[in-house]
Amino acid sequence: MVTRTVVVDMNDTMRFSPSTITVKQGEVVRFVVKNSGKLKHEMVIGSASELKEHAQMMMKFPEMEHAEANQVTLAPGMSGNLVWQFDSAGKVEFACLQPGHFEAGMKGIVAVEGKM
Ligand SMILES: [Cu+2]
Repeated sequence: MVTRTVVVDMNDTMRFSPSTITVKQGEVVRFVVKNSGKLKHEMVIGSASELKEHAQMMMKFPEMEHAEANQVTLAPGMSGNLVWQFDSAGKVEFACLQPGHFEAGMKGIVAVEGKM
């Protein structure tokens, strides 16, 4: 069950807006993601090391298509949804792994606040 909806915009300045999102531990978040740029962008959720590894793979295989639950890849002008449950407190990263975008700073953080 979705407990929070967060609208995220992606654009060709290689930034997510917002790039810092705060949620509470245990929440199921629906990210409503919009690509307002003229390039393909995506939002991939994962740990920093997973994202870095994936970004390097994308440099080698730029046309790699994704069909995994932790990401949404969007053509220019398109919108999509990504639903993710934040089970542990701490920081979860997200990034766009289109070739060069991560390196240009297209990334953000979800801060997951622990239960009191
Ligand atoms: Cu991008």
